[in-house]
Amino acid sequence: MGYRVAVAGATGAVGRELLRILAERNFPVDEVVALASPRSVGREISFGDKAVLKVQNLETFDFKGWDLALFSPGGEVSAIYAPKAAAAGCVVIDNTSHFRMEPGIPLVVPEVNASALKKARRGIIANPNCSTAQMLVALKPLHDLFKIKRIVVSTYQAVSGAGKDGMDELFGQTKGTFVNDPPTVAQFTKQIAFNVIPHIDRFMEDGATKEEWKMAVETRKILDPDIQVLATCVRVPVFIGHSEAISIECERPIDLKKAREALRKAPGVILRDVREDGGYVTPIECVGEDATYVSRLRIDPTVENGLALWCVSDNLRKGAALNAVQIAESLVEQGLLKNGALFPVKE
Ligand code: A2P
Ligand code: 11C
Repeated sequence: MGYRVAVAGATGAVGRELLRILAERNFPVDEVVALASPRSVGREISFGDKAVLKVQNLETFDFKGWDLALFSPGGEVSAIYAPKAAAAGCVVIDNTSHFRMEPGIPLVVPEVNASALKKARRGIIANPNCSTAQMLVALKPLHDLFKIKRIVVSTYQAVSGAGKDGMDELFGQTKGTFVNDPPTVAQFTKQIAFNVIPHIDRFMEDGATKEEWKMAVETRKILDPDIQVLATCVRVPVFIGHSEAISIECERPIDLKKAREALRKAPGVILRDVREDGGYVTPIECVGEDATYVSRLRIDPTVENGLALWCVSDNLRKGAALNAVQIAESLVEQGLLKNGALFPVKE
């Protein structure tokens, strides 16, 4: 038996990937609907090679009778329509940052905390930020072994994190450079082609950006409330694939051999770490792949029980669409998608 599944934000960078991954992984669907803004109504988009869907209007769509909705239309839009879908009895997996830190809404990376799904009380489950998701897939086996106390991470984030308009801006500026067109700067605060920008999302009062804050608070909600995180999040001129240089400080002494063994066995991780030219993974190699790749594993001699590593993943897949579909699969496995299991008990 299959499910009736809606994809909201279906014309966007993550939405298209959601449809591709649902089809690729043969998620049990009876019916799929693609939803976007009124601008896109009637546009045709493919559901893998299984079907062509005509886009419908999210704003007027009736979620009654639909089992599952995968949302990626931006935070402000999710804020309005995800609760409407949930109120109609449709379980929502939301890719935006809007609900992540709210009580009663689990924030889930299935390889790390799938058991939190059953704690959903409002019919909504949140998908973490892409840079948090891949970091925690890589760090979970190391946390189990050595108990991480502190994480210092610098990210190198692809423009697709800013959606299809961000990808168009990098493309346009790069092309423009060769024909002497002045760069148009709209999606990012400075030119992104041939540049790096140490600023993602808005500034917070303490001087951190919201992207950096998200990496800290989401790590504590998903992995361990006692871990301290210092993140510096940087946009780089890469279309797809976020990279991260991560240093961890642990409670227990590091055993590099055990760390390697654990990473080799860990779900969702591929360890590619050869200490020679090219013996590591770069973002261009992870595009279209499901794994989170770990390379450059080495002892950090500057702190007690320190370890450093390099981590790369496709931000549209593990960072967003794949993680959301894995959450849906986990809901099915745990028998949580039917019979109102994730909604408040009605008196
Ligand atoms: P549309 O293409 O009709 O604008 P991205 O993250 O790549 O920028 O994509 C954003 C997605 O969210 C697109 O599918 C976009 O649809 C959708 N979207 C944006 N605003 C709205 C809205 N007000 N209602 C429904 N969908 C929206
Ligand atoms: C970026 N990480 O690369 C962001 C995109 O909180 O879901 C995802 C933002 C979020 O721009």
